[in-house]
Amino acid sequence: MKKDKGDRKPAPGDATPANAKVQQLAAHTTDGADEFLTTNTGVRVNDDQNSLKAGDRGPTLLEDFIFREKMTHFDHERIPERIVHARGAGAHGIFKAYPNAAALSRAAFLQDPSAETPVFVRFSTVAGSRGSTDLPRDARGFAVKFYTSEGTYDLVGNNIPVFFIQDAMKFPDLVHAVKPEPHNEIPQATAAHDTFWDFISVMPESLHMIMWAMSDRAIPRSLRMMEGFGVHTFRLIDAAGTARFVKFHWKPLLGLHQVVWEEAQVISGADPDFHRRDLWEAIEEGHFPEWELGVQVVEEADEHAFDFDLLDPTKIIPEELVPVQRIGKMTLNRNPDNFFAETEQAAFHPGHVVPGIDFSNDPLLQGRLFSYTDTQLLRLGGPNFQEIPINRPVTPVHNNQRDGHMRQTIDRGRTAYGPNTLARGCPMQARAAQGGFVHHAERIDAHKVRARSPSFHDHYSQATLFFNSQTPVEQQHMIDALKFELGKVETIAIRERMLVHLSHISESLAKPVAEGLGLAIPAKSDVHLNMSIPADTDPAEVQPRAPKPGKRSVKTSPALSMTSLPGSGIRTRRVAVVVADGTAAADVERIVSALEAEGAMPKLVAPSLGTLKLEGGGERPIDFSFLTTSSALFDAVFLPGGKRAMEKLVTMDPVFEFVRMAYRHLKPIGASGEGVELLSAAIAGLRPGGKPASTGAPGIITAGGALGDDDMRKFVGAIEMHRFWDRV
Ligand code: HDE
Repeated sequence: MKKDKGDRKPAPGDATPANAKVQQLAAHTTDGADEFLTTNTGVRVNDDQNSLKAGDRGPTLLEDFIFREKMTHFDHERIPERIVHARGAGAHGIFKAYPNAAALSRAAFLQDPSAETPVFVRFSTVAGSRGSTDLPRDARGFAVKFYTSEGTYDLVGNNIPVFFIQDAMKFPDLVHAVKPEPHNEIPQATAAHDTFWDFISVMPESLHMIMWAMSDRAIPRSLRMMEGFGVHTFRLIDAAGTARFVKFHWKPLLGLHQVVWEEAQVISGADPDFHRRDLWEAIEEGHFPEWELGVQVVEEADEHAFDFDLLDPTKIIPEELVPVQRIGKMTLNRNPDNFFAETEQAAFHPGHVVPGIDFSNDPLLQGRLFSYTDTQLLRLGGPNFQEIPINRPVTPVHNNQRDGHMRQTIDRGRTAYGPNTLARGCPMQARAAQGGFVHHAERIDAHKVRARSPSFHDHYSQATLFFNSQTPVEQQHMIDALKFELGKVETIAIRERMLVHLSHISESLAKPVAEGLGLAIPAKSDVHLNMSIPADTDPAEVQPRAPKPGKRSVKTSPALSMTSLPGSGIRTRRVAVVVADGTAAADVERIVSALEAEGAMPKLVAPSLGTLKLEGGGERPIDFSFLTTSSALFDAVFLPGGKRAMEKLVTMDPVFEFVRMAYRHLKPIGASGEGVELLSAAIAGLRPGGKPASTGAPGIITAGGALGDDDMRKFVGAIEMHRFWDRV
């Protein structure tokens, strides 16, 4: 009889041939420590490849506690994804205050400019599921957890400074409208469908945010190249106890950059992890992204000085009225070790504040203060989610809360109540002077009502302000975005209602969108425009009001254009160098070394992977083939010289498409020697925006012969410009 395999196993953890081989391979591919595999009870596992069977062809035995433990854990590996902001990417870093911060708030982490406060940041899209693409048209979450010496402070913001709704009561409706439609779970990660625009078309308070969402802010080039905003008005409390209203901003030091819409769509196929990968790679390569924390400060006495209500989250304070003071800098310098343990389990909450930071009565913020704990109870499985390492404060935690699912802390002693004498009164309340949190003592004298302040009724002025403050190119992108989004809406009445709203914002916005939709703009009176009113309210009472005279306002705000924050230099920009065997060694050396010296990331793209043999000697590893990448994944393209290479590349369709796409996406393109011929051949016949393509177009840098220093400087300058909007 054949001997049962169970009888012939080596001793647990022995340096068996199988173990030795795996360790040898792993040495090249992982950084796993040399540790034995164990069960969760710490028992070393001898065979992780086979379940326990009655004979090697027999049934599996229930006795196999190793298999059962492994499979049970696996079966429970998924937790509910976030209802919104499900797709995210995180990073660790530090925050350092500037000297001017201390005067504004007594928060400990804002006092000492030499102190480093650890932070964890999670960026996210809003509507899509966890596995959706990084580049839908959407707002981006920008949530920062500061692990301060006085407890955890979370600034849970977005990359858009206003929100769709004014009252938290409407949030479930908004989210139900934007998420995939419930009968068929279509479409994923996009607002371009009937239920979303149906809701928006009768909720004019959303229109200002719609303007931002239709702008290029909603298709960022990188998470590292977008602004962040706290959205609501908060309060800062200084050492003397004086409260001031404040709006928070994050200003990216790499500048503000976007992709173009076609590119966003290509990227979603070519690399749906584009933003996540970009953040990860930048940090791995030591290009640490940085943002300055900015604040707009308004004295309480000026609460009513503006032509909008500071408590209305659908309004910005134009930077021209209240400049942004920069009070600190955040640097993201470490990738998470484990996505699930850190990024997925991170639990942010706008109610996590520390002494020196307080709330305003913004009704959206007030509602958020309830929702975020509630959501973690379900998502993270119970009330002890603050004990998960990523959520744990760096300060000690002492209180009388006990037990619950997954309790980690082993509380000692008899007392779990206060006041007590048996534990000498511990844990004790802290006086304000000892760091105890004291709420800002705002005077409230009011009727208990379900109502919205009339000061929240103007839904159009700031939508108009936003549109009017964009450059013509940015306005055109908004028009195109609306044509696309509303073009996906099937119900004509919804499109028509939106056209009426757009005509309230600006005729120069509404007209081209109407043309694109093949519709006339209906007469304003024909359309029911605002259904977001209580049952007993007369619609006349909630008509948009004209801004009040004598209040502070602006007609345009240049700070709203993305061009207001270009950043400088070309650090971390990805440049595709198109090569084949026979590409000129001198050109490649020059382009790669010049770009690397500027902190950019040149990558060689060739017909196939492997090693590139250069004309003039030398070899280089190839980074991508035309099959494994796309020019949509790069910021610029360079075509070096080399006769033999050109003869091959000029016969290849994927090469042409690579170059043509970069041209259409208005990217800098450089070419030298025979590369110029390849460029001419590739772009021949293109007419983006009706203009025939040419090697003399803006952002195209060519050098007839070998590449000189001057050519390189021009190419670097072009990459710094990022896009050449005047090419079309
Ligand atoms: Fe959120 N939001 N939100 N939100 N939000 C969540 O909390 C909610 C709002 C924002 O990376 C949820 O842990 C309500 C504004 C970010 O983990 C949930 C309202 C802003 C993130 C929730 C708002 C945000 C969330 C889902 C209206 C910008 C991701 C999972 C009253 C200032 C944080 C979770 C992360 C996540 C509720 C409106 C930003 C359900 C009820 C306005 C960046 O609790």
